[in-house]
This record gives sequence, C-alpha cells and structure tokens, in this order.
Amino acid sequence: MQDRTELIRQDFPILQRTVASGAPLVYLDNAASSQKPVAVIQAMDDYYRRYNANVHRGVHTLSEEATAAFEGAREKVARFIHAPHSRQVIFTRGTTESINLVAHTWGRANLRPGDEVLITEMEHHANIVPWQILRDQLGFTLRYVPVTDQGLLDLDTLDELLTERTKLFCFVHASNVVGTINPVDELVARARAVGARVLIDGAQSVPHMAVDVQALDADFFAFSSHKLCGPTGIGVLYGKRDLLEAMPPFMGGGDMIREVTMAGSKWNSLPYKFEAGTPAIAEGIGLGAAVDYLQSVGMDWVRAHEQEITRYAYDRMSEVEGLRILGPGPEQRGGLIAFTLEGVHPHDIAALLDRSGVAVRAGHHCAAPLHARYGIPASARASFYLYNTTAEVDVLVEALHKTQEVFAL
Ligand code: 7TS
Repeated sequence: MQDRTELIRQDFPILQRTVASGAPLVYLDNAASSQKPVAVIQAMDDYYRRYNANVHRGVHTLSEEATAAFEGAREKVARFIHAPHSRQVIFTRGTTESINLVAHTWGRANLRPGDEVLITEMEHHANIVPWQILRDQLGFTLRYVPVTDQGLLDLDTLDELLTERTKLFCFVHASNVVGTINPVDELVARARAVGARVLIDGAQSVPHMAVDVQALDADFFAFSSHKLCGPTGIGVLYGKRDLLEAMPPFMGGGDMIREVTMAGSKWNSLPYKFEAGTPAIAEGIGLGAAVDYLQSVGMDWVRAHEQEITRYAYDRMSEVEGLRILGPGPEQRGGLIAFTLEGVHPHDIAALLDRSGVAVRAGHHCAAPLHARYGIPASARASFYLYNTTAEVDVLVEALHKTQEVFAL
C-alpha cells in the first residue's frame, strides 16, 4: 500500500513543496479542499490552449470539441455515481448551490405551512441555512435529528420526528466534523415509510468511497468537485428523473429555455433546464478528468487506504495527553479526525502545526450547531486523502506533542 501511495504522490506536484517555515508540506486539510493531480491540471490547460469556446452554441470545430468534452464529463460523472442517465446529472457551482437549487425549486413548489422538513444536528451550514431561509418565507416547520455524545444520529428519535407531515429528510452522508458515516439505507427506508423525499449531502462521501445513488435510493444527491481532486467552481446535483422533470427552473437565462417570446418562455429539457448561462466549461472538463483519475486508482482502494490511515491516526492521536477526539471510533468514520487539545485554542493548534508543515483546519467547519451541541466553539481537524501516509500522521502527532509543550510552559 505504501508503494502505491508513493506513486500516487508523484501525480500531485503541490505535494513536493515546502511551507513558509521551510518544512515539507503535510497536507491534512482535504475535507476543506483536495489537491489536484497533473491529469486534471492538464485537462484544463488543454481546453484553454487548444479548444476554448462556448458550448452548446456554435457549429464550428472548437465549440463542437468543447461541447463533446464538457458533455463527456457529464457522462463520466453519471457512471461514477451510477446515475441511470447523464441528464440527471446537473452541473452547479458545488454542494451549496445544489442544495439551494432543490430548496428554491422543489421546495417552493412542494412545501407549505403545516409541512415539515427534517434535517440533522450534524449538517454543514449548506444543508441548514437554505432550509431556514425557505422556512421563514413559506412557513413550514424545520426539525433536527439530535446527535448522541458519540457523534451518531440518535435514531430512537425518528419515530417521533419522521411523520406523515415530513415532506423532505435531508442528511449528510459522511460528517465533515465527527466523521460519522450515516446509515443511509436505514434513514432512506424510514423516510419512505412516511412518504418523505430524501436529499443526501455527499460532499464528504463521493470523494472517499464508491457511491451508487440508485442503490442508496436518493431522491436528490449533492457533491462538489473540488473535494475529489477536481477544480473549484463546479459540483453536481443528481435527482430522480420524475422529480427533476416536475420541478420549475432555478435561474432564468440562456441555455435553460426551449423557446422565448415576449409573452413567456418554455423550458429546455434536462439537465439544461437547471443550467442557465454559460457553464463552468474548463471546470466541468477538469471534473471529468478527476473522476477518471479516481477511477483509475479505484474507489475501494481509496476507502481502504483512508481507513488504514485513520485507524493509525486515531490510535496515535489518542496517545496525546489532553487530546479529545470528536465522534465515533475509526470503524464508523470516514477519513477525518476533529479534535480539541486541553488548554490550547484550535486556531493556535493550527498555527503551530503549520510551523511543522502540517496543514489542518481550525474553527467550526461550517457546522456551528454541532459544535454548540458539544459545548465547544471550535475544533481542529486533520482530514486525509489518497496521497497521505502514516509517516505524515507521525509528523502530525510529533507536532501536537510540541504544541502541548509550548502551551504547558
Ligand atoms: N456539505 C458538507 C458535508 C461539507 O463538508 C461541505 C464543505 C459542504 C457541504 C459545502 O461544500 P461547498 O463545496 O459547496 O463549499 N465543507 C468544508 C469543510 O469542512 N471545510 O471547508 C469546507
């Protein structure tokens, strides 16, 4: 496994650099954004150098080539997540926009006072705030599944929280703070039993494990390209076809219409109905290259590698005195560990780790309600990906010991 990782590391030029202190980069902030392999950088460079043009418009060679590459990327993404058809893959700016799209279109068309939307206490703000805004406008009720001390969803509460009033159940597949991989099958089955639709936030799952949106039976599924070795500025909303067909458009403009007169307009077919304006073309092509890259490595390998690193990190970090890990044991989590260190503010942890070349994130990770649930304002977080090694975990643990010594003085 170690040899394979060394080969993978060579695909990521940025991993060769040092940081301001002169230490080699140990990049453990993958839950915020991942690094990019040469294949992705080259695919985008190639588009700009050789066939840069707008898509879906021109009949000239460059536009046809750009359209073929952009739509080819959509096909790749569809196969990657096992969508029945690429027209169910809608390109957005990212997970945040995908969830807002569902709120603005499906939500507005289907939710009214007396209805309930159920989310959870472990959601990223992207899966909380759009529902709060819509609730304030439409007058439905927003409810939250509580999280246990161990960082699991408290499923005992579902009997009371999931009722025939629940129209939509939105939950994160893998948490960006406690790391928990939620029991999607059970959650979807419970939603189905009361006739609720399901939206799954896959921002932290699709980059790290094989995902089959049909097997999960998701009605809506959202994720971002930049966390899976692709560029920023593009992401995906997958939806069941009948739902997407019935939904009104999101934004109005070019590409999303079939016909426009001064009296009114008719909408284009899927996925274009939801893609107004010139899309992020280079980014779409880059995302396609990222999917190819991850598939060439194999998502089962990525998951197994991260499990090994996470188990190792969990054990080694547990040795550090005063260090408290948020969330469940390594078996129930994805490849990240958020933690606090007694007597040291998480921002100070991150700043001191940076001196040793270790990049981690500190803050509430856009999950303020979850931190409030644990009675802490912030945490530090190490998050792993396919190119990380156990040797890098050793650098992290060594730097954590140093941090503690600095603050013990
Ligand atoms: N949902 C989850 C579970 C996330 O982790 C994130 C980003 C998002 C939604 C939003 O994704 P975006 O691409 O639209 O911004 N999470 C993080 C994080 O944990 N640190 O930085 C970004």
